Amino acid sequence: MAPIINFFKEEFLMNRFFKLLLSLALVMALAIPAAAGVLAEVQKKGVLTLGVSEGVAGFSAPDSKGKWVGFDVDMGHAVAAAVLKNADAIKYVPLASKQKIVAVSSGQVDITSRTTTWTMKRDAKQGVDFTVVVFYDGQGFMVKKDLGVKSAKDLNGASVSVTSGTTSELNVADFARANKIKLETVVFESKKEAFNAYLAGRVDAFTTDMSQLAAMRTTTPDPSQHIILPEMFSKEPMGPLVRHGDNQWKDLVTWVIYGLIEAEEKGITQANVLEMKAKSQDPVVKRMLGATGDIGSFINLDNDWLVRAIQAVGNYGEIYERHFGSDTTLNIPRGNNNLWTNGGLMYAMPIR
Ligand SMILES: N[C@@H](CCC(=O)N[C@@H](CS)C(=O)NCC(=O)O)C(=O)O
Repeated sequence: MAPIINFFKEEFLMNRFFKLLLSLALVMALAIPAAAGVLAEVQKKGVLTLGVSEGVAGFSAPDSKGKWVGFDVDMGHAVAAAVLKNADAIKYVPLASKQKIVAVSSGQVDITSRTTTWTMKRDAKQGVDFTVVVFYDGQGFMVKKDLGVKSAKDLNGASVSVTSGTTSELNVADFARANKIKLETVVFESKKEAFNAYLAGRVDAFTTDMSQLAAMRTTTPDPSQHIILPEMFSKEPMGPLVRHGDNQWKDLVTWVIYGLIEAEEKGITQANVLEMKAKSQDPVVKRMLGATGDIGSFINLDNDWLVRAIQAVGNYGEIYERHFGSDTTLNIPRGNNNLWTNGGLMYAMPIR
């Protein structure tokens, strides 16, 4: 019996040995793509591929010279400045609503920064990870002034246009059901078609995020003829998203944005960032700006990563003012997008 026992014992050990080898191979296979993740690709290409909208004023749209500008675009500049030392090293990929998730999950773009709401389904089921909420918004309705409607609850029996592939589609159905009103929702492939249908009077109302309603109203011949109804009926926390599973890249984008938010809280601006680095006695400021410590290495960058990002676009508040402030046609009050110290929701995690 002894040899048989030995045979089984040996086979048992061999099995374990092969299993161990197999697991090692698997771990290595998993480790290789992680090492050659998006950060390495971006550094190799020397350019950040940024998914933007097809044109939403204030967020991402080409200016009169064809240069992409906007709040969401500035998030890309900050990352490009931190990673590539060149805020303009960006290749823009305009994405329709339906493409904005799959473009990043498939690796077509390195980041989507385009009015995209963080939802459970997108996060858990669609191969993407959200980084930081950079704009808290909510959905609303726009109607023509001559419709004579003052509240969304008076829209019973109205027709509403909406863009396909957006959170707006489900929200508007939820709103009607919850308020026991009937809405005829007409879904269009693109925002342009949905909005044109409204402008042409084919539907009574148009629905999307409030900020976009404000932006789109400015593009009409006579904005005073359009009313944004007061009800905000959904939560739309929006922010840049990256591919699911590349934690190194997700961490980097996350902390660059937290850096911009913390910079506002600490009074670090585009104009004073170098002076703050040289003279500030605040230990948090010194650490953030690389005057002490080596936090840049935590995200695989040098210690001037945040100085470059702030030099490129300013702090969060400066970015907000540039694109939505009282000097802009959009003029969207900070509201929830204020710092937590001013009654808003902007709160950076500790940079240490
Ligand atoms: N926040 C919503 C919707 C935001 C959104 O992207 N809306 C569309 C329709 S208004 C849009 O802006 N499209 C711009 C475009 O087509 O370029 C979402 O994440 O689904």
